Amino acid sequence: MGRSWLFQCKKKSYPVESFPTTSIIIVFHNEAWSTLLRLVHSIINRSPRHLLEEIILVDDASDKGDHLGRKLENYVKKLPVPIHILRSNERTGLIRARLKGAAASKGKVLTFLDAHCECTEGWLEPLLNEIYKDRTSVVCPIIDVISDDTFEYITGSDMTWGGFNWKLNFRWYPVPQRELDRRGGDRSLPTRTPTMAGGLFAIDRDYFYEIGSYDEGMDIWGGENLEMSYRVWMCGGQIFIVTCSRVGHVFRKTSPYSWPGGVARIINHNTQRIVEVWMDEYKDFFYKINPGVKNTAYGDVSARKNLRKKLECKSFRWYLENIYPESQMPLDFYSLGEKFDFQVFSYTKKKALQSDDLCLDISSMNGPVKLFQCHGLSGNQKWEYNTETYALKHVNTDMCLQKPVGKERDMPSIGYCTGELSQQWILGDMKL
Ligand code: LR7
Ligand code: MN
Repeated sequence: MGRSWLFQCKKKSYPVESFPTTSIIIVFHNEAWSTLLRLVHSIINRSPRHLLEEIILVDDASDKGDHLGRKLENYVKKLPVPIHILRSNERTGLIRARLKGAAASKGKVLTFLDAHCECTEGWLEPLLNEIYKDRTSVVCPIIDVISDDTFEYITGSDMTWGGFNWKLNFRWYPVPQRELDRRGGDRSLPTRTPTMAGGLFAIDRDYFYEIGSYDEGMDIWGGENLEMSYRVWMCGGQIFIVTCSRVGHVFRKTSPYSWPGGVARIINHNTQRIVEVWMDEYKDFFYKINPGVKNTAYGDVSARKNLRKKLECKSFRWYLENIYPESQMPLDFYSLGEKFDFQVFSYTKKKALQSDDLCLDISSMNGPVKLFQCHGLSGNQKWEYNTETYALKHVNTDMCLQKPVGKERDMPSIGYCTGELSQQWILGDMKL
């Protein structure tokens, strides 16, 4: 059962003669020779030649070693596909580097890949097929894992999709039953995904520009994938993980390059540009959870706000309700405020006590209170709040939540409901 969808995929045939050509855009800063060339060769060996317009390498001001200079230029000249090397004089970050590559491209479709990937046999056709059927589809392959210790290739899962947490970090989560049902149980059909990882995707070139390409104001790394995900869905497009297409990516434990001005400054800058433009009233929720983010300047976002208006995009709430109802962003919540274990919790409309993607969960009368992935099914995660006694009663066990007695970092516990002070929870008043 595990990988049976791959057999389904093998049986498919595509009208490749009619497909649009693609330019492959690879941006890099100080990439290793072996990983970059592993990618370039896998593209050449495993893509139908007539679909490959060109490969565009954008060197984002690499400054370590000299293999990415003349040596690379001489090497790629001998390869049987046109390969162009563009260089930025200054470090621009991956977002602007991709824009530079896109501006120089000639293909009908843009395919972006991180510089340390390996394309598998048959990776390209299923991606182009979706764009051929609908030019507003933005498509990602399944991202297989290449070990950064051994460079071993490990097949990824078709049962995860892209989401995000309260800090707006991209995260993988299980594909919910509702989406499996929509595909009639056929795992070889593309999965609609709320967000994409960002490094590996294809998009119609004209559509890329129509829908606002990228936010040029974003620096170095981070956030552009969520920005694009919200934008595409809210402004009329769609994002798929095409499960018949697989590309491996080297997942690195630490970032191999410098972060001018510091990681936090860059991430906070980019994140605020998303929050301010796309998240409507949810921006208050975000800043409440992540107050520190506000201390960074984020520049001018008026052009992006105008874009959103011009494209007549839907609201963030629409996105949460229709595209990502499984999201951890509470659609409606009564309150947010009690802090224990240094975490902020919200009491949601589903009567869960939730912090990010974790919920307070109890599986027996004797506790203990644990944090589990929220499942949205009530059960062990359902708490009834009494506005008169201020008690939070765990519905399945009839026990009440009590504040930690000892150290501040302790988790709360449960006990018989007594109404005493330790069981009184004054919830904050933030509502949406
Ligand atoms: O300043 C920079 N200039 C660059 O050209 C910084 C980076 N880069 C290049 C870099 O050399 C690489 O080729 O940009 C590419 C992506 O950078 P990575 O590999 O350091 O990023 P990542 O794989 O850690 O991060 C993921 O999130 C990023 C957020 O900005 C980008 O969207 C990456 O493309 C994205 N990678 C993937 O989606 C692969 C799957 C990982 C997951 C989950
Ligand atoms: Mn990467």
